Amino acid sequence: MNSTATSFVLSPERRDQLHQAAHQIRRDIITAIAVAGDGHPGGALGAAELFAALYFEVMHHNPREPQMPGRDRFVLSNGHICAGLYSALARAGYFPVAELLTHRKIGSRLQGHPARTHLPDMVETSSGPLGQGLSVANGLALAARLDGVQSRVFALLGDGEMQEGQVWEAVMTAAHYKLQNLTMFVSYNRLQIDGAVEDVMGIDPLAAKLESFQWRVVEIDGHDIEAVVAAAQPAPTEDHRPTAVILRTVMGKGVSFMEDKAAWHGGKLSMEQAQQALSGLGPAIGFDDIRHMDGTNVI
Ligand SMILES: Cc1ncc(C[n+]2csc(CCOP(=O)(O)OP(=O)(O)O)c2C)c(N)n1
Repeated sequence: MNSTATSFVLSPERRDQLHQAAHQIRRDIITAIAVAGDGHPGGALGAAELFAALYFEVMHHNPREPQMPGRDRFVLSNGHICAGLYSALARAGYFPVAELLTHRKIGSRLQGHPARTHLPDMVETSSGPLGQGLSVANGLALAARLDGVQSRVFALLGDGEMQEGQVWEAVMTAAHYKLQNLTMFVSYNRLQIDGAVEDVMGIDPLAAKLESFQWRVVEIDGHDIEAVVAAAQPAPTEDHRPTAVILRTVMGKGVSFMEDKAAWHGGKLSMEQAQQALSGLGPAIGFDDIRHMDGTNVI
């Protein structure tokens, strides 16, 4: 049976702010990919609530001191959805928002997959080849424990990515070393580049598999911001297992013509389509209140 998420309640005001943050991340994804001419909007739109929850509520980090000792770490293993990560980083204050418009351009720091060589202060590891991120996250989590640091480590994987053999080696490793400070999110949108995950190579029953590998497993609606924040809270101290959070997400969430369509895993987005998407998403918002809400993370 799945573990339940630690109970956690956001104030209505804060819930609304985080919703707004996810909304703006979606706008940024659309704009950056349209200007780039190509990219991976589908998975990125589906992970907007996670990016908002991690960078504006959950993670202990500081854009003014990116290498802050004891900071929490995030590994985007499904690196192709980096347009969402770049938006969260820019909106949190790591770099100017205008730089988002350089996404995928030659010479830009914001390549089509995150490169640590370009963004050493913001990206814990380069990613793009699927399947590797959890192994890196394991190393970060183990290193934190060996160093006696409280740091927590979060990784995001796609559900299609769960087909990679290395993921399951890493799943075993995390359980073996009882990496309680590690949380793996899986964006379970049931789609991947070639269609339905179930048709390409089924991964179900995912929760039961992870539990049998000795993980604590939580399954939630990945677009319920409060549930995402709750699921990202530390596990009970007496539970030494790593945590997997299965996020039930919708590819292309928030853009009517993209929702639940594998064709929007990746591809070109015309300016007309971008306009249609942006008008459906509604007006842009500012981040000053959102950023300053909780002095323990982003300042
Ligand atoms: C090792 C490796 N094999 C293949 C690819 C090509 N590839 C990029 S994304 C993708 C599908 C990933 O599916 P999923 O994780 O469900 O992501 P989503 O479609 O939801 O964004 C594939 C096969 C890759 N990047 N790395």
